[in-house]
Amino acid sequence: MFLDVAIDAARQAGKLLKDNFGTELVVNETHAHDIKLALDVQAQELIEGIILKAYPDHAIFGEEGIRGNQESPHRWIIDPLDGTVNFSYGLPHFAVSIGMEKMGEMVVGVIYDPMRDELFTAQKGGPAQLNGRDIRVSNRATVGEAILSLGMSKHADSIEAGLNQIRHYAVRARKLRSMGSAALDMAFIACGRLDAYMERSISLWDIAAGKVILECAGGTVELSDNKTGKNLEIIASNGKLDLRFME
Ligand code: LIP
Repeated sequence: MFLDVAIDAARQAGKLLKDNFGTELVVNETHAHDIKLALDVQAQELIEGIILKAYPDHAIFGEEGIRGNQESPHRWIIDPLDGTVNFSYGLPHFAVSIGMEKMGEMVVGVIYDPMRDELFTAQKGGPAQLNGRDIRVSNRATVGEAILSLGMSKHADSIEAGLNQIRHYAVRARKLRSMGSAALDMAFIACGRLDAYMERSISLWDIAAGKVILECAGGTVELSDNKTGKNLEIIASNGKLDLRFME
């Protein structure tokens, strides 16, 4: 089953990340607002190996590159390490994110946080689960009682645009957070720990698995679509809040 393969891959990659957490890391690239580790690539290769062994004719679209048959109706969308900057600074808040799309529709999602050993899973039409137990979004229906996570993108112009959200919602929401892993933001909304997440300029691999998990938990995801899977705008929430981007 697709979900079982995704879980196996997420757990194995999660173990690799946890085993390397706090050790000397090989940095492949650094940018003003981003870091790329050799471990990102190693974790994606591990995941690709597991998926392509089970489904050799499927496509892979990952943060660390594309593989497989790109004509396939089945596409696996992978972030082997969502929260790379957290990971490399020793902040134990990051996750493996694996989604699967069938004929353009996201149908399977797995997010694994190896530090807390929390596995979030969903398959379209079924319940969202955390470690095998059903989860639901919160019931908070006003911004005034909500915790909103605002993602800080990687590019100066989208960070600048994001400041408008901070200015607007900081005085309206109960609290703002910016925790550095879009995948865990989505998973945390799905289980009611957070109420919403917004970001300008996010990549599909950061939020693909989270979309399925959150929708199966009763939440909603508004996602722009530019066909490239990059520089997307997202508003993800428990489905009960009136949220928008401020210009
Ligand atoms: C990062 C995130 C973070 C978001 C950044 C970035 P990476 O992913 O998940 O929350 O704000 O835009 O995409 O690069 O660590 O996988």
